[in-house]
Amino acid sequence: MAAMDYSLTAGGKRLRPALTLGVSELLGSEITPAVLKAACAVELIHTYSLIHDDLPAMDNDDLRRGKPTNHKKFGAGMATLAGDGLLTLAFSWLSENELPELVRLRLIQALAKAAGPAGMVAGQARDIAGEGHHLTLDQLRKLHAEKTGALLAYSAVAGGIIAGASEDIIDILRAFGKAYGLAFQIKDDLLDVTATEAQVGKEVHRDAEAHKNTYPGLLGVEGAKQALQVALNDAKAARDALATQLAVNPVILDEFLGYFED
Ligand code: GRG
Repeated sequence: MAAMDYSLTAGGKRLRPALTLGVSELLGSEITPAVLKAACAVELIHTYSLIHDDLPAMDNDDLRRGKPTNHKKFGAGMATLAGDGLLTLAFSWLSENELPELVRLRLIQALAKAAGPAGMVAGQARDIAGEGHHLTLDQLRKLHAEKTGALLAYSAVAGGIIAGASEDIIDILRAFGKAYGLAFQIKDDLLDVTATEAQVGKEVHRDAEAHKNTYPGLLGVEGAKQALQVALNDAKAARDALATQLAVNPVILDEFLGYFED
């Protein structure tokens, strides 16, 4: 379906599947075609979430990944279907591959939990319900953990599941992904205030216009930068715990943390 291809190939960073692949390789897994297919399922979910988030009924954005949003190009009906198609296709990719059955089942369960009403969908619902209302920092942290953190935590955990890692390692990966996800969302909030449209490939200053709850809105730009550092320190602590447990330097996690260097 052209509308699905359009957004998938529009030039996203592919951060989430890259995290899954990086972690699984770090833990000794070979990148086979089956691993690649399973790892890329999360990008389908992420792309669906952006298409739906941009719809007139949600954020009503015109620009995404430097191009007209899906509904601007194909209309709201087709964009809704493109999102629906990507969401369901993700679970086909997770279930139809050559990985062991138990690995596939665990990935399906973990992604359904992260993307659904206990994760990303809940965060988006809180975001919409909170528009124009003042959320506390705790409420905002929870919203961000669900909306953005859950999918990034899944991406790290999925690498562990694919590699057959112990529960201890998977717990550390989850902690890394959660902290990384919070840092990622705080940075996104900051970019909406400080960056230009050309830098981020989407319209800026949209959060304030929509009376959204954001870190800079609640804490100011400097306060948000400090909160970003706290989240990054948590991610680094998880990275260090992984280094100790595995007795290797998890360079790949450092590369992901490099995203936050200016
Ligand atoms: C519609 C159920 C539903 C959920 C939407 C993810 C989301 C929930 C909304 C997107 C709002 C947003 C811009 C959040 C900021 C963090 C974020 C997910 C940024 C975009 O991710 P990147 O930077 O994007 O990885 P690319 O384009 O590189 O893939």
